[in-house]
Amino acid sequence: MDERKIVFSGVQPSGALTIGNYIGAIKNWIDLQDEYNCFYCVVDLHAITVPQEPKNLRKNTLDLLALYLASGVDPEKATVFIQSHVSAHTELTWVLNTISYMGQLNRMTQFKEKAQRNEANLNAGLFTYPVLMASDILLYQTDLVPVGEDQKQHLELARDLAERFNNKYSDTFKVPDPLIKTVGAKIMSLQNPESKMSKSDADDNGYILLLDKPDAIERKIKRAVTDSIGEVRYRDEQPGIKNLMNIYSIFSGESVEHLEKKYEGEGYGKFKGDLADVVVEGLRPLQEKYDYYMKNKDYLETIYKEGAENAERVARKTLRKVYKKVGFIPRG
Ligand code: ATP
Ligand code: LTN
Repeated sequence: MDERKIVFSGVQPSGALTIGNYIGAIKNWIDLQDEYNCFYCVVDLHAITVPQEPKNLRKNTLDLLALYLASGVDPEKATVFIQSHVSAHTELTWVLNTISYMGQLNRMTQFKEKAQRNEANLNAGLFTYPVLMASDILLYQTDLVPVGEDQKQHLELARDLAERFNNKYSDTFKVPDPLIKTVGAKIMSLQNPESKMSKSDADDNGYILLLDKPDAIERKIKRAVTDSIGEVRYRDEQPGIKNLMNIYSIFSGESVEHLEKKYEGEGYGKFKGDLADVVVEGLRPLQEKYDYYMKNKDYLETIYKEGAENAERVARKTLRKVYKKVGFIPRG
């Protein structure tokens, strides 16, 4: 019997990943693999809640899988799989939909934001998106969910649904806890440090992609919005510099206090130049590994097949319990 606690997380294959996705989510997954039983999923069902070109979705899905591995997710230790390969996710979503309150779903910040951006295509999937996410998590009897700050509200909903179901029927789901790092939980846009760095930002100077070339990284960091104070200090009055210091600290392992000392009396030019080097060097091994995996598609296929088999076994067990409790007759 595997006694380890369970971790579940996922990212949508909805486009190239930013360093925000990496720092806020994937990077934290790596440390958990040794101690926990981890499930890392490419959530393609979530991605179609906004329009996707089928060709791109296929490419982005494999890309993301390769990026998981390139970031250090180890398929020997963690279960890596594609959400649509395990049909229990959609099946549980249906059941949980029937105990989800419209009012609560209507209050989800991500829904409100995305509804505004996709007014012409306001589909029901966007509305029940968090219920699918709850199903992802609850199917695996998850203890911990490592995500960025923006997912906290969705996690709250997953907890509510687990408790509601458990109270209505009987104890069935583990109630999961979010795992949100204090530093780097929210990397901000380089062009607007008041808003989250997002891969769907119309201005590509706002984000750094994991696969950006060194010259693009240098250019984007040089253009990053700062302030007229001219001191490298970690404080709220300097949101641009604070964000850059967070990025620097995470990639270099140096504390922000140390960075303040290191750049005392220096202008932003030197700081930004060094930061660009740190990010370029930090991403280099990841980019090399990514190239390697993309040249070995057969290997990727083996990984996601084995992953789905393992995930399916665990997920089915929970779904069987749920179906029984709600009163569905087992097929036998
Ligand atoms: P979009 O910007 O297109 O809405 P996204 O960049 O938020 O999407 P997701 O796939 O929704 O990407 O998020 C994947 C993971 O990355 C989540 O755990 C999320 O919390 C985290 N994340 C996304 N952006 C950031 C950020 N700027 N800082 C820290 N974590 C982030
Ligand atoms: N909604 C999440 C992605 C996601 C997820 C999950 C994260 C889907 N299912 C389960 C953790 C656990 C997002 O990051 N936008």
